[in-house]
Amino acid sequence: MVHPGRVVILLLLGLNHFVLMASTNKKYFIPSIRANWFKANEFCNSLQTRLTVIKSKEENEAIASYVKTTDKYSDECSFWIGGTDLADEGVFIWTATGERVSYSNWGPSEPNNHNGNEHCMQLAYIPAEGYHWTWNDNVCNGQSLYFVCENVEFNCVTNF
Ligand SMILES: [Ca+2]
Ligand SMILES: [Ca+2]
Repeated sequence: MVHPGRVVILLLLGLNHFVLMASTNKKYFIPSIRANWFKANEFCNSLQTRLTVIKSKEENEAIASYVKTTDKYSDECSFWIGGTDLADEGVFIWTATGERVSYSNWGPSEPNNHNGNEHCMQLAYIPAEGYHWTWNDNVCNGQSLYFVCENVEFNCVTNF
């Protein structure tokens, strides 16, 4: 059994691993665990952060740049991010904010809701299949993937 105090220490260590990307002023972290999309979302929340929201090409590129600095990067890698159409098929929203996805970067023929069962968004770098840091809808609880958490600085003036 893990002592509760140890959990806190591990979480603090986790927060220290967040990397600030100057281009977007967001801090990103990919924990060293794989999970389904729901658990990924919960894990980010447990760190007082969120499964990443991507609202611009710059943010998409910032995450790609960040991934390349980590040991999760390979020539075939993919990560859960915070978009879903679970509530309303075909209408993707960012689960952390409820905002509808405006900027999008879907891969070829995506989102395809394959077998009527793909509702959670992943960011994929799988060149052999045509994914170059592009998005795919996938089965939310079908795969254990690494995932990208982001830490946004909140203040009274700037909306997230
Ligand atoms: Ca869907
Ligand atoms: Ca798909």
